Amino acid sequence: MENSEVARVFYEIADYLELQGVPFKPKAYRRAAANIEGLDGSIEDFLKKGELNEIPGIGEAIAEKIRELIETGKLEYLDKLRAELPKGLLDLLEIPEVGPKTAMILYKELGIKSVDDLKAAIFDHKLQGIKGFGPKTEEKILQGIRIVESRAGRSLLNDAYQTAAQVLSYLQEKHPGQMMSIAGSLRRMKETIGDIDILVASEEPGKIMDSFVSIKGADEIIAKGDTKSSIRLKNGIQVDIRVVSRESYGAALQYFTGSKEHNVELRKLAISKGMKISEYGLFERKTEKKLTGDDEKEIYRMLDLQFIPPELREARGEMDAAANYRLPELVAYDDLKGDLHCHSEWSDASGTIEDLRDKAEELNYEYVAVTDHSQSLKIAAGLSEERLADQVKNIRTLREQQERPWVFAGSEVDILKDGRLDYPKDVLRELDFAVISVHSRFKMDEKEMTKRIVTAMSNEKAKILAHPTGRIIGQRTSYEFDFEKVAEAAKSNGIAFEINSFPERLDLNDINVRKAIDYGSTIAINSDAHDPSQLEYTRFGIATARRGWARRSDILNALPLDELMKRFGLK
Ligand code: DGT
Ligand code: CA
Ligand code: CA
Ligand code: ZN
Repeated sequence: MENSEVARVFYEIADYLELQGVPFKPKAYRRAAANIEGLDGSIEDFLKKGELNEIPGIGEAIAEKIRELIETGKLEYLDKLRAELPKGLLDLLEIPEVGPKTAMILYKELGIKSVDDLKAAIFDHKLQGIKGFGPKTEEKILQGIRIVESRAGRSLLNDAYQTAAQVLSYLQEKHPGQMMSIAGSLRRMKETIGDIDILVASEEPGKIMDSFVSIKGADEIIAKGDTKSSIRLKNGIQVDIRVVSRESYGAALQYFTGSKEHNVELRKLAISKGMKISEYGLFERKTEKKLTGDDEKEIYRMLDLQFIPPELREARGEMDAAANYRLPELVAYDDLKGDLHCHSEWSDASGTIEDLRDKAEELNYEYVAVTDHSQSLKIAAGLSEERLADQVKNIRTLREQQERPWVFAGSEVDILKDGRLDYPKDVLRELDFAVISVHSRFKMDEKEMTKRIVTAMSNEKAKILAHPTGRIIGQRTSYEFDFEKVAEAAKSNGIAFEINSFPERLDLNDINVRKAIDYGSTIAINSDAHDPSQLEYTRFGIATARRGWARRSDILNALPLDELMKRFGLK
């Protein structure tokens, strides 16, 4: 048995003992484990020679366990500990902000047995029900989970985007005037990002590399080369950088933006035209003459293609469309005229209605809708009928003081299990419109769920179906329903499908957006902000719309205010 295997067993014992609140012992086991790891020579030899007790930190009891482990391949003591507590609890200890005490509270109070359980509980705000836990605790733990996940796998688009923006601005400040860009899946705005790719054009790559690896927030230098380096940041996200010459910057940007599948198709097309493409440029095959390389747009042009925006480069038919000059003119990042799903401190969010309006003004919006939660969503402080009436009155007064941005008095109304809405008709009538959503009983069968949603859509105040599939990235898959039937009902009732821009939702996703548009549906791109600053999340919703081939005319809230009013029957 390897030293490291033996050490791992003692680390595990230490974790379990810590969970159980046993004092001192965990520290002793960890010290023993560390000394075994650092041992000069094999632990088995020490055992054979009877020299275990010469290893610092190893007394009679631990020596006996080492013997049992090496001789039998297992340890009864550990098996016993494992039987007492779920193994997933140990994973919780990996999360910064979660110590053994917190882990045990989560386990005892909410039955949380794994990181996935914990994420689900945070998402449903269940931690706030525990004494001494508040919204801040939830936020902190969630951030900790993100770090662990980024280290192990993929990050949410939003996190990668913010991180990349910081890295880029650092590099731009250090090397002003150099061309640089995000490439890879982040430039394509995919919903999750494996690593961030950055491309720089420079004749002095060494200097760029030196700056790059010494960025504040670097945790680990994975590789440092002449033109290529990789680091891992403290937030767990990996960043790759490549430096190329100015003449091949366009070709490199094209190549490293991907996707791999898109590049395969592009390479085939180049070959069929007697050309050859690489990260260095586009070449004539026979003569090896370089046709272009410095400008990405030129590459597409010389292949007789319409320019393909990065968001479409997924080998989903974009090559054919571009060859026929039939790519849709995608909705642009500044096309939104307002936001139709936002929360305020009246329910579970921070910020007043005025704060929302001010933020909307800052974004040059013509309108913003306040859509707090409805009464049965107790966990999110849903508004009682009286409070809702009060809120509506408040909004009307506000509009008298300041007309623009226009504040819609809306509500995010729960779709109850039988398809009824969570407020009676006479209450709904007072609203400008309702966003309707499923927040409970996700496990219904497809037929029942379809009926539930379709029934809810027949309400005349319902204008938007929020986060239509209910999926949470990396946590919860979509509930089951018949997309076609719901799309039909949406169309006939004049209801838009939402792209909920919240980082872990992005629901509808790109594929479903495209499907919805093919059915002739309208799309609303909303932030679902729970803080005024989060109105900016719509950037990721717009990205998702673009990845779903949406045009401006497909987007409900790209309409100016007076047209939207007419659409809502308010004018
Ligand atoms: P990610 O990081 O998993 O979210 O996805 P990407 O697309 O950013 O993939 P990454 O970081 O491995 O590589 C960045 C781009 O470089 C990728 O989109 C296309 C290009 N690339 C990398 N390896 C290959 C390859 O073997 N063949 C081709 N054609 N392109 C590649
Ligand atoms: Ca990448
Ligand atoms: Ca990469
Ligand atoms: Zn909401």
